[in-house]
Amino acid sequence: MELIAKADVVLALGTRLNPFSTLPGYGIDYWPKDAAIIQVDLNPDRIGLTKPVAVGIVGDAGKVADAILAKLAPDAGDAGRESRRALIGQTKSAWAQQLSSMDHEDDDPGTTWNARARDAKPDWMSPRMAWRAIQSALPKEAIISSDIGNNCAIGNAYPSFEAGRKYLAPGLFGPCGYGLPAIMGAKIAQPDMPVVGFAGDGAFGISMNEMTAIGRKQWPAITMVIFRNYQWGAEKRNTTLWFDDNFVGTELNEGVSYAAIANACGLKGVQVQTMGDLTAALDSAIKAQAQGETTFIEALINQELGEPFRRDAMKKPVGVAGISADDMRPQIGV
Ligand SMILES: Cc1ncc(C[n+]2csc(CCOP(=O)(O)OP(=O)(O)O)c2C)c(N)n1
Ligand SMILES: [Mg+2]
Repeated sequence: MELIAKADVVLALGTRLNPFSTLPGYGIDYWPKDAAIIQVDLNPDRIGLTKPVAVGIVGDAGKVADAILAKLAPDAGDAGRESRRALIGQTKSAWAQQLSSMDHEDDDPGTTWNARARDAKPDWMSPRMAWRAIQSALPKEAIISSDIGNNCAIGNAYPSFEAGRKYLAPGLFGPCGYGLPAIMGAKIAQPDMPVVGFAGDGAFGISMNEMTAIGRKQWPAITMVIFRNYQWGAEKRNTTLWFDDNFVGTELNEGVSYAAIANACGLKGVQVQTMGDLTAALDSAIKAQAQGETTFIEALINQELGEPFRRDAMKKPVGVAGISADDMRPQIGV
C-alpha cells in the first residue's frame, strides 16, 4: 500500500483491480489518484470497470508481459533500480515487523466495540494472535483458501507466496461459504500438496454440509481452520460503524461445536483456545493430512473486528428532513 501510493504509473497485470484490492485499508487511502493506469485483462468488460485507465490492453497476462518486455531496451528501468529495490525491501520488512507486533484492533472514533470485545474475553486469542499462530505452522508450499468475513480479511496480510496458484479467494462476488469447497477442489487437483482452508464461523456454516460427504474414503484429506468468534463479524462491523450497535441477527449459537460436528461426520475435529495449541493443532493436522486424515480446527477467538474493512458499502444514516414520528398515521383497516 505504501509503495503503490507513490506510483505515477501502474501496470495492472494479473490483477482484477477490484474494490477489495484498491480501497483504503489500515487507515491508508493508498490508491494513487493521479497515476496513469495501464490495465491488462483477458476480459474486455473489466477494462476501466473500477478505475479510469490511460491504456487498456485485452490479452493474456503472460503474453502481454512478454510482448512488453520484447519492446523494452535491455537497460530499461536500470536507473535507480538498486534504490527502488532497497526501498521495497525496507518497506516490506517494516510492515512485517508492524504485523508481528500487532495484537489488537483499533476502534473508529466514536465507537468502542473492540475495547469491549477485548474486555469481555481477556484470555481469548485475538484474530491477529490466531493468524500469527497459524503462520508458525503453515508450510511454505501450502495452497490456502480464504472465505468472506472479517477474520479472513485480516488474514490476507499474513501469508506470502513464492509460487503462483497458491491462494484461492472468493473474488468480487464475495460469497460466504467458499473456503471449504475451494480447498476440497484444490486437494483433488493437487493431491500431493498440503492444503489449508480458512473460514469464519458464519461463512463456514453455509458450507458445512460438505462435511457429511468428505469423510468417505474416496475423498482426499484436507485441513480446515474455522475462526470461532460466535458472530457474523463483518456484518456486525457495519452495525458498530453506522447503526449504534443495534445488532440484528449477528449472533451465532454458542452451544454449537463445529469440532464435535466434524467428529460426528467421521472426521477429526479439534477445538483450540491458545496460540500454542493452534500452532500445534495445525502442525499435526498437516502431518495427518499427508496420511489421509482430514481435520477441522475450531479456533476460539475474541470478537474484535479489524482492518481491512469495506467502509464504502454503507453510510451513516441521516435524518430525513421534515419527517417526524408524529406524522405517522395508522392505515385504514389496520
Ligand atoms: C452467501 C453470502 N451471504 C451473506 C454475505 C454477507 N456477508 C459478508 S461477510 C459476512 C459475515 C461473515 O461472518 P463469519 O464468517 O463468521 O466471519 P467473521 O466476519 O466473523 O470473521 C456476511 C454475512 C455474503 N458475503 N455471502
Ligand atoms: Mg464469525
